[in-house]
Amino acid sequence: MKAYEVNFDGLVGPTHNYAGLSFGNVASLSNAADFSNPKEAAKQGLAKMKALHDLGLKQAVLAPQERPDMAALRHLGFSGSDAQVLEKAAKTAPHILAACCSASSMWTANAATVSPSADTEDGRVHLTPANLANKFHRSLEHPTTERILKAIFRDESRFAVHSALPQGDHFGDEGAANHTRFCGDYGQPGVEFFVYGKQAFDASKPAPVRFPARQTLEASQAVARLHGLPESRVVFAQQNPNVIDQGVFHNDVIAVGNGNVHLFHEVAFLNKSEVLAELDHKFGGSLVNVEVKNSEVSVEDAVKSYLFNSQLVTLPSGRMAIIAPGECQENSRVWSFLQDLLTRDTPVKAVHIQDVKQSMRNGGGPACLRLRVALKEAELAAINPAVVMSDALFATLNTWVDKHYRDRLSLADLADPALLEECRQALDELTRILAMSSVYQFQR
Ligand code: SUG
Repeated sequence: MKAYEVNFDGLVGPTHNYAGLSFGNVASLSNAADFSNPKEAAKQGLAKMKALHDLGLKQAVLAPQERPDMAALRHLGFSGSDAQVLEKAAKTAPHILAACCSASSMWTANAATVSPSADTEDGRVHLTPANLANKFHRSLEHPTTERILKAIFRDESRFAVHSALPQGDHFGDEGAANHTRFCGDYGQPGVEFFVYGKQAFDASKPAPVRFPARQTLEASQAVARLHGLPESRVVFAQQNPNVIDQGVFHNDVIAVGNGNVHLFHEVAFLNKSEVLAELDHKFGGSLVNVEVKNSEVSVEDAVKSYLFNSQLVTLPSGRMAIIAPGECQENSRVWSFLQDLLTRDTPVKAVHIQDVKQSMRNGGGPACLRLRVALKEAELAAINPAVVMSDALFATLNTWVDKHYRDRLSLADLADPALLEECRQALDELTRILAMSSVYQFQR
């Protein structure tokens, strides 16, 4: 049976802003408090989805979350009418208000970890929402993520949507940003590669010292257990703690894989040769490794340009293309690396540039904005069809963005009760467009 990789991109929410919430993420900190443009951000995201759809790939959309998160603000003791809650939070704890307004669910590479049915014991597609425990603003996402995934992957005989792992540092889980699947055809069993930042239960093991390790080995192991993955097709590897300390807060900022191709920086992993040998052995010896040397692209250039946060996709022709952010073209070393890569003997034969600057300024490139779900034809037919990208849905969502989104937002605007109302109206209409009922608190 035919199988596809479906990219589920996060639709950027109407509160997209720059609040400097992610310690360890260089772009988030350096653009803190700048004005954002939610309308442009959402349109850049939609344009990327449309570009992939036009390349003949399967593309779908994940709804944004409800922000401001009024339930979280109330849980933290802000009381009164909605307007009073916003006003009190803005006055006494603006950083908490900003966290409760983040549109961070757009980075759906962090929404969940996904194991296709060919890999799992029970033959179902397994999805575990990430608890995103390391960052308060992101830890708010998983309950709604679970509801949104359940509104799409409804058929329990084909799909298992788990709850997120327990909160807390020990099981910090950042989802697919630290998970790569290598395979032949998407419907064939693959090798699942989990990359973690530290071992939580053993403090004597190597760990970063400057910035946090957001993913633990224990979390990755728990996800592999939940999904019923056989040991013979799973590899756990530790990210090099030094690169985390240089701003590589997820593995997808320093490595990307698709099919039989693994593109990674030479200093991405601790114990590199063992990791590569295990991957190659479990994959059956035919992995195409493209190891990028520091002399070609430094870690600093990788973090600035987000070269590795490109999407590596298989086109209908069977060749692969890299969907890179505009910043890669602006960096001469990265651009010459990409040009050179196209001449090498690998399946990668094209580079497409996609402008996602609004997201990039918060540390989210093309790959952060998508969750990959490999689906067999019958599984694809079983998902909620209203979320699958088409020319018509693209037009509808652009009109929806034009109608509801602002083109300029400051941190001060987050306390505006009119913004809350605009967001609720927008999301209420979106649930009808995407045929999802009552996934948001305000609809319950
Ligand atoms: O979790 N930035 C996100 C970026 C996530 C990128 N995802 C992947 N690499 N897969 C994060 O750090 C910044 C929000 C702010 O500062 O306003 C933020 O959450």
